[in-house]
Amino acid sequence: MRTMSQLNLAVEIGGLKLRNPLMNAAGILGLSANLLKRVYEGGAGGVVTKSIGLHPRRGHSNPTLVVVEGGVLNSMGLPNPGATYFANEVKKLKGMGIPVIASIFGSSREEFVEVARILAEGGADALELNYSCPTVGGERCLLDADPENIERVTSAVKDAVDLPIFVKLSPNVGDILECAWASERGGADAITAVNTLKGLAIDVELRRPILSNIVGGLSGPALKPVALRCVWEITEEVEIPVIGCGGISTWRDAVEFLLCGANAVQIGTAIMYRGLEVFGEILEGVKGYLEGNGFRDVNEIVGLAHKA
Ligand code: RRO
Repeated sequence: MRTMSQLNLAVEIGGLKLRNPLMNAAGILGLSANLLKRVYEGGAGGVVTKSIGLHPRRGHSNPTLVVVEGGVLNSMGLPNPGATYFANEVKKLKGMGIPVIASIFGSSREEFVEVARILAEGGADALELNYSCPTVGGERCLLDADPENIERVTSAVKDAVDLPIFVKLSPNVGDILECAWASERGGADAITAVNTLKGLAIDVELRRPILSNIVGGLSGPALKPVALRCVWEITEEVEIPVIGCGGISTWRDAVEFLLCGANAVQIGTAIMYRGLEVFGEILEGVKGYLEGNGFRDVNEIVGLAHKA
């Protein structure tokens, strides 16, 4: 009988080595080294920070979160302490030997590059470029869903820092493949698919939208089929690795994403419902699935659904 120790769970995503394919999704517990340390101790292979910009930003006023059927709508509005402050949090995590993926955003190509440089100097192991925040428009997140910008900025960041670059894409587009190809042309090392889906909730007593920002991003189980479809479309056509994200709360969900073509997965909203134990539970479940089906390596199941 095969023992656990013969099972390989380690993955390599665009040059970044992780002890297993689980990460937290950007924005969940990602604002302090101490919380991200707990994510790693909970069993994640690497940790992803909240999206960090050049300057500190308060985000939208409350309410910024509402539970809806099948998930959660958020309109946090990119709250973050700014790159210089956050570089210190990254340093702390590096001091603990934890692989850190810094999620970053910028209001221009130059700003993206500057934030990338600051967090690279702080010791980030990889950068995830957030072009896809659904809750802030215009000047702060100008690159939302525009393939030309995605290519231009990805290539500028890639030239500026010597780190694996992941591009996080939005499902709020007509053709996500155009954005995936643009990421690849820009030199991205991996794609994270997907960010949240634009949604809205109404308060019938107050007769107005619940979120102060009116529109929010939907995450949680309701997002999963959309995210799986995006991962499928991308992995049919694009060569670089894909990190699946959207509605993963059980080991079965994680395995679905791996079979669909994702090389790793990010877990977000499920942490809110199930706590940090969710990483250990999902990892045990994935191990059980691999062993029960005669696989020796988690990488063996990536994309199997395309070949069926
Ligand atoms: O901060 C947010 O409102 C936010 C971001 Br940056 C994002 O990428 N996705 C999201 O659902 N919310």
